[in-house]
Amino acid sequence: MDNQDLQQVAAEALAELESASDLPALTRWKGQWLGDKGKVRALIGNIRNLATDQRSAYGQAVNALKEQLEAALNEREAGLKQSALHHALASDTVDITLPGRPAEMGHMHVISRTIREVTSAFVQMGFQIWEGPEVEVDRYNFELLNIPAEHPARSMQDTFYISDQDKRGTGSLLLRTHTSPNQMRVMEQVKPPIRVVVPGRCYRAERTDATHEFYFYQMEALVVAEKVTLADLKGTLATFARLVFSPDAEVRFVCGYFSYVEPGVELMVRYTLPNGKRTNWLELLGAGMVHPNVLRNGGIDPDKYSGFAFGMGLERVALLKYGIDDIRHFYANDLRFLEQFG
Ligand code: FA5
Repeated sequence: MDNQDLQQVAAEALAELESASDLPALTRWKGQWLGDKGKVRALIGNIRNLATDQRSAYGQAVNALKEQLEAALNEREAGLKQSALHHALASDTVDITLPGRPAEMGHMHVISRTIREVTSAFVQMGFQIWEGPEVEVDRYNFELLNIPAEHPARSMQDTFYISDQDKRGTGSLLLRTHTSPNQMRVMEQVKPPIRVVVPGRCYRAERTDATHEFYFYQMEALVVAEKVTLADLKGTLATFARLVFSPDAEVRFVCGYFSYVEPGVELMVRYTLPNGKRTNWLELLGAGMVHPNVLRNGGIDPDKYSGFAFGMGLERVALLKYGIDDIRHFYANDLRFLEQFG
């Protein structure tokens, strides 16, 4: 094999190297040409078959070939690595000018919002906010409010009972059917003048419809002082309607029966929605002048003090305020509904 043959071998090897298009192909090429059992090694082995005087020149030529191929391999390898890097960089590019994906923001539930609006209207009128337990004893929910056992007024509120007796033997435990037990809880703790509102959840074992849920929020109000009259009750509620609905809100009182007030009334409200539509009259609350027996049960002298109380349905406020047609939307957890009140 002479120099010309070696040049041909080099040309063949370089052509194959050129067509190796990735790093695994280069590794294969290296094994084939420069490996222990590769073609260059075989050429070196040929020295043994040559005449002594030819060996040196041949050896140098094969060595030169080997070095040429090694250099070509290194160059090709560097080139392939570089282009692999370029490719990776190009495909991983982040376009920092693209707008980001906004994180979903939650917001307050429409009823929580309504509770805040209503209570803050009463805070503006000088009321304090109180809280009371959702699990009540019969005594507070009914008896002290002039509703003894077997009284027909009990059937006005279907009750979820929890047990026949609480641990202290003070009667059955139940889920409060209204916020009115707080009238007694407040009177037991503070003396007149009293001006409080108590928002909270109530429960009734009743069939649901467009204006009734089996759990709902009420807000109780209790005002006790000297010379409080029905006119104060009317004035307070008219102010509330103007603050929470609109200055053109109309209120109407109709007779109502609640054994813990005398006289008893119910408040109906209607007003014009922001879209110009006038709502229907909706019953919002029961109210009245606190019954002397109830004042007495709370340790207050009915000859000296008088008071009014009311229990307002807070889902009803939201129904009216936003012109919603069915109370059951509030707790159905349908985002299409809830997201309208962000
Ligand atoms: C009462 O619960 C009385 N405790 C209110 C009261 C308080 C009267 C103080 C006098 C003095 P009534 O059952 O009518 O009354 O409920 C009062 C308001 O709660 C209703 O006007 C209505 O707005 C709301 N409400 C009652 N039941 C439901 C219900 N199932 N779903 C939604 N709202 C209700």
